[in-house]
Amino acid sequence: MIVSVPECLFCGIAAGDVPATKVADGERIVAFRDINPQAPVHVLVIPRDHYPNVAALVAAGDPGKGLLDELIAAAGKVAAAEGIEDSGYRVVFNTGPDAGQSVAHVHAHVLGGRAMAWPPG
Ligand code: DGP
Repeated sequence: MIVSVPECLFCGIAAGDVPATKVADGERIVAFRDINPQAPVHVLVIPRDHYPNVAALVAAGDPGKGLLDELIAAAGKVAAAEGIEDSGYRVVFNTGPDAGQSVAHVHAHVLGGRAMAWPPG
């Protein structure tokens, strides 16, 4: 685990050096609105600590595992706060090139507020 990577965009957002519309700002977790929303609710939930993707977070063992639990719990809290808990939502970890991961700092997309298709594009 690397606490912060200077050139990482999401490390910059977590540190407050890069502006973002934050909806949660916790000790280990930060959540903010996606700059290019794909649904009426589109929030990114990240740990402050830098891991390139969710697989790296899991591979780190503890404290990674505890952090993953916190990420998922935070995603649920975001959904509740955004009023999409009952209508439903997706929590997505894009991981690697085929999934379209474009920022190499683990992030959970929380998407909701409209009906979504399956399979994803
Ligand atoms: P992914 O493609 O899964 O790596 O998702 C990265 C997301 O990050 C993408 O949906 C757009 C979002 N994003 C990229 N740059 C910024 C930024 O500067 N601010 C915010 N709020 N979101 C960003």
